Amino acid sequence: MREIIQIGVGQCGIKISEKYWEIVSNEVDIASNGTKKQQEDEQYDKISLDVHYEEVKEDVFRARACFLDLESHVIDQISNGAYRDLFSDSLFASPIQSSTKNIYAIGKYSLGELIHQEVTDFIVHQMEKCESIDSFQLVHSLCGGTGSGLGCLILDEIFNIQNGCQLMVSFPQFPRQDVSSNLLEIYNTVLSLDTIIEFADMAIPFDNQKLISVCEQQTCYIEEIQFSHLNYLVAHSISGLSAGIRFPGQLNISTRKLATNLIPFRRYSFLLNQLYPLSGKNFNHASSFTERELVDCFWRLDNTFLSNIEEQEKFMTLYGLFRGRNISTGEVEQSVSQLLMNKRKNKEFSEWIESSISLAYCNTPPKGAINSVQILSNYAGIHRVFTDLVNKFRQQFTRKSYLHYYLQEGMEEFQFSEALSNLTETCFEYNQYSQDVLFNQDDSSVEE
Ligand SMILES: Nc1nc2c(ncn2[C@@H]2O[C@H](COP(=O)(O)OP(=O)(O)OP(=O)(O)O)[C@@H](O)[C@H]2O)c(=O)[nH]1
Ligand SMILES: [Mg+2]
Repeated sequence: MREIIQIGVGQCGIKISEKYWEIVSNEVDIASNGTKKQQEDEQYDKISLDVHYEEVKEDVFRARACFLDLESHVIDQISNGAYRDLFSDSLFASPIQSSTKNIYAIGKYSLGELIHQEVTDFIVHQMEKCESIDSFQLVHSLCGGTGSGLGCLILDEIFNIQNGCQLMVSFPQFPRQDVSSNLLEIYNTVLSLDTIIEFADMAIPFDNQKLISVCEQQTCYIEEIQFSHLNYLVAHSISGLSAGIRFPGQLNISTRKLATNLIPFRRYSFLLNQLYPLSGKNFNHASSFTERELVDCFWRLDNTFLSNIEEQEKFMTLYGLFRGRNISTGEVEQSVSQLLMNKRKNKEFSEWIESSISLAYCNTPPKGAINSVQILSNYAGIHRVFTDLVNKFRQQFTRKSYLHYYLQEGMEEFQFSEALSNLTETCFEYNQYSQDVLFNQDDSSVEE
């Protein structure tokens, strides 16, 4: 058994997580009240339901989920919603109903302190009911005060209770490039990234601006794009990550193996996610792709969920999960090695990793698709996103604007300097490795 425990923090985190449970429950035919639907298909018996659910009595399941917020209205919506039985006991709202006023420090320290013990106890209890945990997933926005501050407090706690032995995957929402939702979002994001770099083994960021643009290009019949459409995209991708351990396939891969293959250096833990074709109610791509067409998607960056990612930078590592009943692994592997050869010639791939692409196959396609490929890549071009955050943070921090909101909650100025230097170091490393500087230096020292 390999279990995943998912934690949604703050409004954005909770809403995406809720959508996630709707998608995975639909995929494995668990009804909204947690009961198993009658299944004739013998393939169904091969699905590992325990990845996401605990069987509380015969054919009745509870999600391995946790939702927490400092305000109760989003939690109340879930506890009154269709999936309330699936999530019973997993909902936490602060005993004091107060806003974080978008301030990370309130989520992490003042108000977060009031709720974190209860949540930690719940998570420890969840862990005790698991046989062999695959990973923890944390879904949270870094822009407001709760997803960032409380999200990082929980990340820190989970790391400490299991001494960093379990895999922690963060799905953080980054600020938009075009408009700000609040003026503190850059501080909140950089302070959160300090914890994510330290304690998360893998992070797959997204931002609303890019999600909207993907929706505009890929959806049909949507009059007005809403959060629910964006949440579907993120939740759909998160669900793909666990397809390899939920459904039968020729080559299944755990999240731990995936992280080991994709992350060559500690700080290189930020991955881009792409999914082709996008399928589901609003996405009009139910046609089948050939193996070659699926492999060609490896180098497209149009469906990534993060803005400010430009082409022409180096790929470090890639992972492709192919989903569908009749995918020929031979054809996929031939196309991949051909393309890899060409890319190496053009120096679009890092030269110092010999075998930089890992592949996995799952027989069950996402609902509404005939086949699909989900790609995770460690792409050097992500340094632009971090450089932009560092520059914006510096502009505010040198003038010390808005700092008093954080200091009056007990934070100290050195925490800001440390967070800044941690992110600057990450930018530096991404730049350094992507240009193969280290490789060349080592090379020359050998020659000497
Ligand atoms: N994609 C998506 N973004 C959302 C959703 N709800 C809010 N956001 C965005 O997420 C960012 C942070 O907002 P919230 O999630 O409400 O913040 P929070 O984590 O609850 O923190 P507070 O400031 O304490 O409310 C803002 O930029 C919102 O625009 C959602 O359902 N989906
Ligand atoms: Mg909120």
